[in-house]
Order: sequence, then C-alpha cells, then structure tokens
Amino acid sequence: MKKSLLALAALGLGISFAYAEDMVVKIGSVAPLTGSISHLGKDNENGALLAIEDANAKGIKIGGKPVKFELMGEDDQADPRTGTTVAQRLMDAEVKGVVGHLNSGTTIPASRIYHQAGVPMVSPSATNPKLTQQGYEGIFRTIANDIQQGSVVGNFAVKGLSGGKVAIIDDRTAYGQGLADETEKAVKAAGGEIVAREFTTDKSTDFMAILTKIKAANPDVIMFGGMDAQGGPMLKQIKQLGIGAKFVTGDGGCSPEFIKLAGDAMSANAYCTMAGVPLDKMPGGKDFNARFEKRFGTGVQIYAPYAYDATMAIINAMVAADSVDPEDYLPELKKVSFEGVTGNISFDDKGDIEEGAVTVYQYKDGKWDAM
Ligand code: ABU
Repeated sequence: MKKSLLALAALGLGISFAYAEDMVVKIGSVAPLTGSISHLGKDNENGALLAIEDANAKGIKIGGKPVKFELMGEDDQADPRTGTTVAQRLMDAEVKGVVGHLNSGTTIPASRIYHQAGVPMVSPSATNPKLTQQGYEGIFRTIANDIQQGSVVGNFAVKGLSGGKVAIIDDRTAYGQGLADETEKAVKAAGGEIVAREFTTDKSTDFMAILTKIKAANPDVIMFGGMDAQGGPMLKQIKQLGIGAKFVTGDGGCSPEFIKLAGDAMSANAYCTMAGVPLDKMPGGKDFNARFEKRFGTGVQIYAPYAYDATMAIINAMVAADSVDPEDYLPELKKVSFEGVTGNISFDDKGDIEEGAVTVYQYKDGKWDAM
C-alpha cells in the first residue's frame, strides 16, 4: 500500500523509479520527435507515456512479479531509413513491444524488422493499407486505414461538396500518395472528374507553381494527401492565389497545428477527415483530453488517444498471457477486446482495427468541427 502511494506521488511529480523486486519491461515508442511534424510525434509519445503511467499506477503483476513498464522513445525523423535504424536499436535494447511508428512511410519498412525479431508492433496512426497486407504476424494498428478513408474523402468531395471537378495533390509519401490514389478511385466511382493531379514533397513549403497549374484547371475541390506541416501553408497559398475551390485533406491535416499554420485562410470551405471518431464522441475522449492536458500542459493534436490504446493493447495482452515474452503474449494480442479511449479495441485477422470509423470535419468557430 505504502509502495503504491509512493509510486502515485512520484508520478504526480513526473518522477519514475523501479523497486529492486520489480520486473522492468521496456516498451518502444517511435515517431518523429524532430522536424516539421514533431508536434504529432510528441503527441503519439505522450499518449503512450500516459498509458504506461496508468499501468504502473495499477501495480500490475505478471508471472507473480510486480511489473514496472518503461517507455523507450525513439525519433525516426519521419524518414524511412532512420525508421529502420531506430527499429533495430529497439530490438537490440530488447523492448517487448513497439507503439509506432507514426508515418506509414517509416512504419512499413520498420515492420519487417519487428516481424523478423518476433516483437509485436501496434501503430496508432499509420493508415496506408499495405502495412497490414504484408502477411506479418504481430503487426497491428488502432486506426482505420486509407481504403476506408479515401473512399469517404472521394465520395464527400463529389457528393458532399458537389465537387464534380476535383484536383488532387499529394506529398509522395506512402501515406499521402496512398490516400490520394484511394481518393481518386472514389471520386471517379462517384461520377466526378480529376481535373489535375500534382505532387510535392513532405519537406516543401512553397506550392505556388503547382497551385498555379491547378488554378487553370478551375476545380470545385482541391484534395491534399499529406500532413499538416504542408497542408496549412498550402491552404494559405490557395487563398493568396485567389482560388475559390473548397479544400479537403485527410487525418494528417486534421490537427490544431494545421489551423495555426493556415491562419486567416481558414474558412468554412476547409474540411478534413479523421480515421476515427471525434475526441468528444470517443467513449473515454473527454476524460482523456482533460488528463492529457493536465499531465503534459497541452491538448491532444491527433493520435495520442490511439497511441494510448495501442500501448494498453500490448499491456492487456501481456496480462492475459501472464507473460511479457512476445511469443507468449502475441496470441493474446490477436484476440484483445477491450473498451479503449477511442472505442472497442480488437483486431481483424490482418491486424487492422475492427469497427474502424471515418469522420468528416469542417472548420468552424476556430476548430475542426465534426459534421
Ligand atoms: N495517417 C496519416 C499520418 C500517418 C501516416 O499514415 O503516414
């Protein structure tokens, strides 16, 4: 009793420690912690950290021993090559599970390393469908994929926004290009026309040349497949060029940071989709947001609740198996079913979240507002 009170007091002070008799279990977290989307990477890492702290406060025992979970955070810089380097570092450090990565472009190559090492990985944010189509046992995600999301974006552009003429831009990442491709299919299936298809990179900030070409095609809707760091400035430049088209982007742009970057270009003509339900509609969303703000002094960007659930899925599977050995707990991870912050967490036979939802948001009253 004394020990758990002490542990709770330490958590409140942000102090972490293990007792001599505790079994220390390392869980990896990988996301970009530097670069233009480090705000999203930190959001993921903090979501995982909150889960670790909650689990430690419960005084979990596994195999009869008190467990102290530790998060080992790594920065993959949103770069596929760095992603595989840090994945190997986590395997060398003998982490027992991995929460991450954030980007599909890093998660897909890193998943091969985790698969070969037999260590489960649960991504809270990588939405490219290929991740779970590789046939790798032990690879999961707690968020809907871009087949689902692209279908919603394309349909919404044509039918929801009466956008017969759609221009598409992507950032040539696995996520951005993949979502753009799925959107293109859905636009055509809904009877719309792709009047322009342009691309940029996930490092660019000047989109004037491609937007000038797009302006000439006179689209009703511009769809961007990419992250908020590009999407926000892009919308600003759309306004500067006097383009009157509506703008829609995917989950990578559905953040408070996008709104900050787009500034006065934000209007009711800006939309985004999220591969999940709104925070205030999630079963544990309101409570999670309040606790997150209190703990980290900042609100949720996008994926923190999904990272929390990904971490809890790993921990719950370990508890169910009464073992932290990946070989023992993987069968339990495949069949987890619990009420997470974001909804019910259970995976299909590929590792995709069951009951994955997609929500459309419109900019209203200074924030993204679920429609
Ligand atoms: N889902 C959008 C951001 C992460 C990714 O899939 O690359």
